[in-house]
Amino acid sequence: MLEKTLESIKAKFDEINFKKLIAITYPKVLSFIAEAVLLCNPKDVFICSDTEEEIDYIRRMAIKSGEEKPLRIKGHTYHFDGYYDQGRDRDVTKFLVPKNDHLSPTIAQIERQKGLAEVKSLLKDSMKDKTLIVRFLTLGPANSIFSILCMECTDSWYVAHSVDLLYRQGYKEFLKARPDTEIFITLHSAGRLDKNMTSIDYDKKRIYIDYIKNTVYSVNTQYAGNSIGFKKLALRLAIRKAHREGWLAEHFMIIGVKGPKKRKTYLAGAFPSACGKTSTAMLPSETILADDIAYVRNIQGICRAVNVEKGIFGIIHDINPKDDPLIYKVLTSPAEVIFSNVLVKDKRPYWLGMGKELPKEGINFSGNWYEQKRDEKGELILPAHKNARYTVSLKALDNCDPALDDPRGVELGGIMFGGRDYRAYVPVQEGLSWEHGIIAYGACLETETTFAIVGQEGRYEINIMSIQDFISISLGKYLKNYLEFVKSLKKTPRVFGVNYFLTNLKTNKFLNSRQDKHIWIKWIELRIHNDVEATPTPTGLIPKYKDLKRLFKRVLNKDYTEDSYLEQFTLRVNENLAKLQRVEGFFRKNIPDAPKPLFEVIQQQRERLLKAKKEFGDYISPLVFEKKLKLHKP
Ligand code: SPV
Ligand code: MN
Repeated sequence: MLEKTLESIKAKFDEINFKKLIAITYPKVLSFIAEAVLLCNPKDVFICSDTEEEIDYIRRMAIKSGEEKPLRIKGHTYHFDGYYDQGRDRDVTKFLVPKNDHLSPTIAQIERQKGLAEVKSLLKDSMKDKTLIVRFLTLGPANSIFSILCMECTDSWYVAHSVDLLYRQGYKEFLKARPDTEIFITLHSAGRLDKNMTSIDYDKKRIYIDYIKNTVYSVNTQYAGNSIGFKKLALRLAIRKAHREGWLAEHFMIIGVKGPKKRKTYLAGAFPSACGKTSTAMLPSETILADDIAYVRNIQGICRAVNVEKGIFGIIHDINPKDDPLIYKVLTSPAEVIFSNVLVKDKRPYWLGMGKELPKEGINFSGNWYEQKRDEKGELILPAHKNARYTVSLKALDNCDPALDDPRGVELGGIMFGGRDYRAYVPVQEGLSWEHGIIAYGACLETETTFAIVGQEGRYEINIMSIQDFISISLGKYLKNYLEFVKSLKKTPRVFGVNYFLTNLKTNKFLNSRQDKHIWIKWIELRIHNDVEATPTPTGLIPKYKDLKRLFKRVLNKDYTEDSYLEQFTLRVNENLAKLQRVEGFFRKNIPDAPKPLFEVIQQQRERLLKAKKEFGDYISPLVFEKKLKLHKP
C-alpha cells in the first residue's frame, strides 16, 4: 500500500531526493510526506538530510526565492511577514477536538473533522510552482530521554532556514526511528505570495493543531511563531505528552547563575512575551541555556531540564547596547542572523529602541515606508514592527551555556514566574512552599497583554504560568500535574515570583531600572543555597535590605537606598486583595476541575493579608514584618 503511494509521488522527486526519502523506513513519515505531496501539489520535493551543502543550498534558496534579502554585514539577512501576520494569532489558532472530547472553554477549538476539512481545502494545491521542503529535527538534545523527533514540511525557504538556527538537526535520528516512536509533524504553506513575497490570502490564515495525530497544519502564514510548528504549536502537543507521562513541557527560559566560589545554579523562568524573559536569560556574566521552551523531568529524584530549541527567535524592540550588550553585539557583528519585520535602509536593519536615530524612510513590513505613512484604518505605521524579531543560534552568543546539548539536561535549583504587574507584587519574593509558589506566582500570573499577540495590546489578563494559550488539556489537569510533579523528587526546586514592572501608584513611574533584575536573580541564587535570610510576609518571603544593598553594590555598582527598598517592598494590601479576587473569579469560571490546593492557597493568602491589614493598615513596610519576626524569636 505504502509502496503504491510512494510510486504515485515519485515523479516529484529527482533520484537523489527520492533516495534520501526512502532511506527513512518509518512508515508514518513516508505516508505523511506522500499525503502532503498529493494534497499540496508542489512542483518538486527537497529532502534535507542535514549535509552542509544542503544547508547552504537552503540559505541560498531563501535569498533566491526573495523570502530573505542580504544585509550589509556578512551572514545577516532580512525577511518580512505579511502585514496582517506579525504575531501569534489567537483567532485562527485552534485545536482540532474530536466530538467526544472536551477542552477548557478558554482554549480555542473547532470540531476535528470540520477543521481538518477546512484546513485541507486551504492547503489543496497551495504549493503549486513551489518546492516542498522537508526538515527533520529533534526537540531537545538528540539521544536523550528528553528528545522528541519532529518533521517540518514547508514551502518556505525562510522557514527551512530558520529551523536550522532554532532546532537541532535530526535526519540521522529519523533513520534510526522505530515504528512506534512518537513524532510531531507540521505541514505549512505560506500560500499565494505577492511581489513582496508576503501572503495574499491572509484572511484565510489557519493554524490547526491535531493532537490525535500530533500534527500541526498552518496555511497562509509567515510569522515564524505561526509557520514553524515547533514553537508554541508543538508545545501544545508536548504538554499533552508530558501530562500523560508525568513531566512538564513549559514556556521557560533557563539561565545559569553564578554564585559564590564558582557555584552555578540553573534557574528556569516563565514570563509572557515581552515581559523580560529573553533579557533575563541573557544577563551579562551569567550563561544562557534556553530562552523560550524547556522540558522538565524527574531524573532519579532530581529535577532536570533541557532547552527544546538551540536558537533564539527573539524580540528586537528595545535591544540596545546599554540594556542588552550581549545580543546587541551579535546583531551588529558577522554571524548568521535573520532579521524580521525591521526597517531596512541602505542594506542596514533598524528597529525601535535600538538607541540611535532611525531613518525617515526605508522598506518595512508595509513595503516602502516613509514618516507619516498610514494604514487602511488611518493609523500611523511605525518604522519597524514592535514584534520585529531576530533569529540566531544560541552558540553565536559569548555566554551560551556549555550544557546546551547535554542529553542529561541541567539540574534546576529554582523556578520563577513574572508578569507585567504594575500594582501588586513586590519585585522578588520566594514561595512559602512549592504549592504556594506554583499557585500564588505561577497560576496567579496576571499580565498586561502586549504586541506579541495580534491586536491584543494593553489588556489585563490572567496567563497561567505564561502558557495558558498553549495548554492543550484541561487547566485543572495541567495544574494537578504541576503540583504532583515534585512528589517523588528528592530535592524540590524553590519557587519565586518576580515583578519587573512595579510602579509608584501616584506617578505611574517604574520603581526599578531594567538592570535591577540582575539583583533579584542573584538574590534567588543565594536563597536556593540558604546563603541569605528572608522575611516572611503574607505573600511570600522577601529579601532583607542589607543583602540587596550588598548585591546592588557588587553587581551593578549602585547605591541602593533604604528608601528605595521600603518603597519597592512595601506590602500593598488592597492591591494584593484585588488581584486575588480577579484570579479567583477567573479560576471559578474557567477551571471546573481545579485541584483542591488552588482555592486553599488563595484563601490562605487572603486571610494572611486581611490579618495584616487589620493590624498594620493598607501599606505595610517590610520592616514591620522583620521586626515582628524578631519579636517572635525565642
Ligand atoms: C513568544 O511570543 O512568546 C515567542 C515567540 O516566544 S512565538 O514563537 O511567537 O511564540
Ligand atoms: Mn515565548
